[in-house]
Amino acid sequence: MARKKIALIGSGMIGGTLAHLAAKKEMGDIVLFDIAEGMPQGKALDLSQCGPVEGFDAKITGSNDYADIAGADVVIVTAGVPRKPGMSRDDLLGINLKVMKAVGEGIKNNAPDAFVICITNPLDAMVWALREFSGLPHNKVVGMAGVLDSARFATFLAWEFECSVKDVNAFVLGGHGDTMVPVKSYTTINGIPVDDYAKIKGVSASRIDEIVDRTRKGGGEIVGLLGNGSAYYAPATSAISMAEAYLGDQKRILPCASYVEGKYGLDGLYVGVPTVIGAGGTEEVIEIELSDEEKGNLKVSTDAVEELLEACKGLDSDLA
Ligand code: A3D
Repeated sequence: MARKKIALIGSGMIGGTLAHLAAKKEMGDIVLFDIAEGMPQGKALDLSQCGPVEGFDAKITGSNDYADIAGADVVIVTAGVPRKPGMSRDDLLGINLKVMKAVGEGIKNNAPDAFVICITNPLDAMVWALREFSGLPHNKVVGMAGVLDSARFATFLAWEFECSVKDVNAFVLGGHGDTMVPVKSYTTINGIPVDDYAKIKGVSASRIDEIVDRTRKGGGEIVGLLGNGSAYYAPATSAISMAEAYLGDQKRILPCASYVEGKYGLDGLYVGVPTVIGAGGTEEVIEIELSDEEKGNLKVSTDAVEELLEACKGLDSDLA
C-alpha cells in the first residue's frame, strides 16, 4: 500500500513540530509548504536527518509550490501571521483572511480530497473562511482547538490533584479564546466527576474556578512567557491526534471546531463541540445536555464567533 501523504501549509514553529511528530510516527510522507523561500526546504533537510537516528522511514520535502501538495490525504494549515504589538484584532483578521484565501485555493486546486485541519488564529473564523474558500465539504474541514484546550485543563487538574494525567478526562467547548467553556459537569477523574473528586481531595470550589480561568487564558500565559511567538508543541501534538483519528478511522470523540448546523441551537457555524472523527472526516457532532449556566456561557462564546464571521464577511466580498 502506498504511503499516506501529509501536507503542512505553513512551516513555522507549529509546522516544523508537526513534521517531526508525523515523521516519528511514520504517518506518511510529508511536504512542508511555506511562502518563505528556502525555509521549508531547510527544515525538511534537517528533519530528514533525524530519520537515521530516530529510525523512521518518511520522505520529508520542502516546497514553495502548491503543486507539491497534490494528492495529500491530510492537510494541516498553520499559515499566517501572529498578532504583533500595535496590531488590532481586525488587522490580524484581515491579514490571515487573505492567507486563508490563498491556502483555500491551493487546496481546492491540488488536494481536494484531503482532510483539512486548520490551526491558524482566530481559529473559529479562519476554519470557516478556509472551508468557504476551498469549497471542500464541511465534514472534511475542521479546526484544532478543543483537544489543546482540554489538554491544558487536564494538565492543570492533574497537577492540582497530584494524579496521573492519564486519568483526567477534561472537556472544553465553544470558541477558542477567552470565552471558551471548560465544562466541569463532563470532566472526570477516571469517571469521578471533578467536583466530587475535589471534595474527596479537599480542594475548594474556588480553586477549581481558578483552574478553569487559567485554562481559558492558557495560550496567553505561554505567549507572555515566551516573549516571542506562541505555543507550538501541544498545538502540534493535538492536531496530530486528529489526523491519526482520520487516517486510522478511529472514530475518536474529540472536541474540535466542527461545522454545526441544527445542534446546540446553531445554524452554520464552526465552533468547538465533541465530534466523531473517522475515515469520513468529522462524521458526527455529539450534542450533550448542558446546565443553564453552561448554555449561557456557550452562547457568549458562539456570539463572539458570529461577530468574527460578520467581520470576515465585511472584509471579503466573496464571503458575504
Ligand atoms: P509561525 O512560526 O509564525 O509560522 C507561520 C508560518 O506561516 C510562517 O512560516 C509564515 O512564513 C507562513 N505563512 C505566512 N503566510 C503564508 C501563506 N500565505 N502561505 C503559506 N505560508 C504562509 O507561527 P506558528 O507556527 O507558531 O503558529 C501558526 C498559527 O497557529 C498562528 O496563527 C497561531 O496564532 C496559531 N495557533 C493556534 C493555536 C490554536 O490552538 C488554535 C495554538 C497556537 C497557535
